[in-house]
Amino acid sequence: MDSLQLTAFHLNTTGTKEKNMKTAFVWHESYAWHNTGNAALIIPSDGKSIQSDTHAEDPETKRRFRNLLEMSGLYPQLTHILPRMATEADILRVHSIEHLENIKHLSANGGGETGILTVVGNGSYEIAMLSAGGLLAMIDAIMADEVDNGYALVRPPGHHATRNQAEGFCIFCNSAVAGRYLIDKYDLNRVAFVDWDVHHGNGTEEAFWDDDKGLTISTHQDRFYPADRGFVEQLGEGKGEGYNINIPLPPGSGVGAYVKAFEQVVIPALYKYRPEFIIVPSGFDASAFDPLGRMMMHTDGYRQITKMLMKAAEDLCDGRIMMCHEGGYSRAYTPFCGLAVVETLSGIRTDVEDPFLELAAGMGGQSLQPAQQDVINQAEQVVNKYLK
Ligand code: 9RB
Ligand code: ZN
Repeated sequence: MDSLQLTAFHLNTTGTKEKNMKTAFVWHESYAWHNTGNAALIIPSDGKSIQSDTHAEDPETKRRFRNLLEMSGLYPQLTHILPRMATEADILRVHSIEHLENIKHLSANGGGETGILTVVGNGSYEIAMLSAGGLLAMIDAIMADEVDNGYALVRPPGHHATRNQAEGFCIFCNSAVAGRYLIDKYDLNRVAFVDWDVHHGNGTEEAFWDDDKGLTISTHQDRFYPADRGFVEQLGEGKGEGYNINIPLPPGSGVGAYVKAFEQVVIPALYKYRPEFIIVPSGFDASAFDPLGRMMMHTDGYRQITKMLMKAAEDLCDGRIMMCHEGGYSRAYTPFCGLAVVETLSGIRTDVEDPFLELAAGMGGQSLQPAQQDVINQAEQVVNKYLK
């Protein structure tokens, strides 16, 4: 390849560096080998009633995200961290031994469906341990000040998995395992979770339900998945009362609603809580092009909310913020959302433009609507009442 072609493929770009951030990235090809089998989007194929296709939670969206980072020229400017497998003790801080043994057994014996709507393939136990462990490896690098922040592009996802079972494509709750690791290994007392996936982060919520050492915040599409969870009134209990903040936005919410929810609820909650570390379960299924979600986020929206979180992290915890990948099912768009977030984290703007941005930004309803403001106001009241 001559240099002309290299330039065409962005490989020579150093980008525009806005800040001198050292950003870590975790990815391993093993993550793509977790086999969710065939389905039609989310409907399992039975060979009779629906044509088989790839399962929505297949490797392609993630591989394409990684590939776009490479094509943009950003990839070599990140600090690549080799994931390690989480230990059983790491997983058992969040999950029951029965759940762990069940996954281990299924994975070693041909796999199958388990828990709620989750497929375990051959070897998925080890891959799920590497997924959770990817976050732990990144935490070690951030806590050792080797890097400032990072994005862990892990799979299988985690935020729906509960203590006793796999759920919603998630085997172990990666974010909660990471939070418990920070609390146990690094003696932290306040870890904040800001879950912007379009689905409710019920697994992370459950893991810190009665514990104020985790502030769990989730923005999600109202009554989507799980349909019976994620209400504003679900506050946590005991010591955890008021330390769970749900912002169930109406379907159709766009950048105006997300930015307002962050300005009015998420960011003030963080300043009150003063976390020592921020973990972001990051799905891009709230994007305008997602086949499952019915929200309208776009890359510029993700840049804005990432910047807001980074500023809070800067002010509150020495910039320590880590994203861990969850959902996002548009093969074409997920990579651009991911690139936008990693560019923002690193302060490097490559010359790749989001070819969908004009289309998404021009859709009706991107501005804040009254019904969205109502939900945001309700969530704000939780922050004002419980967080001092
Ligand atoms: C239900 C079904 C789903 C659908 C989507 C997800 C996405 C998870 C994600 C999980 C489960 C089927 C409710 C099939 O991206 N999380 O971040 N379940 N769908 N049948 N039924 C009754
Ligand atoms: Zn999701």
